[in-house]
Amino acid sequence: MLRLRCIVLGLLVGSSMALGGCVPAPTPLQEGAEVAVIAPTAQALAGGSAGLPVMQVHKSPSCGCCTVWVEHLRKAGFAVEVHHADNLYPLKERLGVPYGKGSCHTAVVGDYVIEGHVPADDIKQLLAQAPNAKGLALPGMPLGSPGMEVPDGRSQPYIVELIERDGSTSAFAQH
Ligand SMILES: [Cu+2]
Repeated sequence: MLRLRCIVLGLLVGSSMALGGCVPAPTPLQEGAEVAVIAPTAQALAGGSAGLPVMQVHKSPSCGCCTVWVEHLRKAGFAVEVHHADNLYPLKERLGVPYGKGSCHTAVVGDYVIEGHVPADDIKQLLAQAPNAKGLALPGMPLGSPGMEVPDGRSQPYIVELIERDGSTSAFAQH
């Protein structure tokens, strides 16, 4: 049900500037109100991904596609802490997510912000390269990106963007 709602919203917003995400809500930020620590799977650890910094994921409690993205991170070996808040706008602003580059969830890993359904491999590449930048953003919710898969396998091409220190963006990875 929630997942379907996310998919429908994803279709509506496409790759445009959807800051609202799955379930936009106007209530104030309650950062860390609910925290669930999810350890990486044993299989992922065996795969050699141990030692990655913990991901702090901020999402609304009802966002289903965000939860699927968290599962994608876990499978890739990340330990994930989930923080629930209904309004992520203040957080996005504080972390420097540029206007028009928003999505349904916002994560922090190391010194970087990760906005939206960014593939785990891109995050690992960012951490390995350690550029002097704010982080990565995948605006909107492109179909077929991690957490936005649909049963018939449809996908749309998308570009993960590097957020520079000055707030400008450039292409980081093409999918
Ligand atoms: Cu989403």
